[in-house]
Amino acid sequence: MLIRSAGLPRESEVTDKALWLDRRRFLALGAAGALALSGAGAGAALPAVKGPFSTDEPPTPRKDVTTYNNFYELGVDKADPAQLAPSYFGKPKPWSVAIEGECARPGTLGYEDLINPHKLEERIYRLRCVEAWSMVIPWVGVPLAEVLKRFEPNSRAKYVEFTTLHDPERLPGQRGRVIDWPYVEGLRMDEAMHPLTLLAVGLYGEELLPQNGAPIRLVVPWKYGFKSIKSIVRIRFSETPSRTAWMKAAPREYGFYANVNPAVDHPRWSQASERRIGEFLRRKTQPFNGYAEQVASLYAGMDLAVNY
Ligand SMILES: Nc1nc2c(c(=O)[nH]1)N[C@H]1C(S)=C(S)[C@@H](COP(=O)(O)O)O[C@H]1N2
Ligand SMILES: [Mo]
Repeated sequence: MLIRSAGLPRESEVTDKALWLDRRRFLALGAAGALALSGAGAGAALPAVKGPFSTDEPPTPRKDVTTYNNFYELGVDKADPAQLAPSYFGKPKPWSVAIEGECARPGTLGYEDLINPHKLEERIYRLRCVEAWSMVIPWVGVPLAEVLKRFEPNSRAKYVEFTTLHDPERLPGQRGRVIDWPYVEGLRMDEAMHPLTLLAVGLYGEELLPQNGAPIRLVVPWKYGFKSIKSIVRIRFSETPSRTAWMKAAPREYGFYANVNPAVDHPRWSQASERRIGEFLRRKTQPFNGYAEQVASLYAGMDLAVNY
């Protein structure tokens, strides 16, 4: 209603991107504008400042980002998560994340703690799935490093493990056994602390929808999409790397690092190119998904064909 009276076209009359640009303009007007627009999409608006490292490639339409998903807890087809989420996942909040393991101040990270003292940033990152499709997504989040530092990881904290909610009532895919639930992912400490690594709470200026990993998910843009674990309930500092969900499911196909690497094929298909969702021609996949300048030094001296 407010959108119409404000003289903006209805959502159905414009492309997602145009509407999003209007939203951004309105967000710039401050809280009142943000409030007026919160009814326009599915989630509440999240005002964010522009963060570093954004690509200037055009974002994938919001419709694709929110309806073409991998979230096996909500089905294995790309359309399943958006379709099943409303009847199963329920309200993403309240939500909290347990922070455990090798740190001086283990504790709880509430959703509100996460967005409160921090300025939320918008970062437009490429996401590249191991299945050789890709998207460009305007995330809203906070650098993971800023969050982790609050819990004071100690000198034994060499790795960080992340775990998704385990609740077969809300995540009916967990009644099946495609994966040894709950979904677990891991990063080396320097990867977790890297300024590109984002703890995301929103996209396209709004709170995350369940299909995208509401209310808190990881975004590691130089790695294959499966490292960007959704709906996180636990973060644990550890001395050793975790066996991740995909390493357990298919050890020959998925390793711990999973850096985007056009030179190392998946055993069953090439990783040399990718299909950007919404585009017709394939494009060449870039080393580290185009973030080599920022992250290649983390792997100096490592053979990435062995450490895939
Ligand atoms: N818990 C959980 N996290 C997950 C997945 C999943 O099945 N379960 N799929 C991963 C894969 S394979 C990809 S490509 C990305 C997709 O994120 P998107 O649907 O928000 O684009 O989420 C990742 N995070
Ligand atoms: Mo993926």
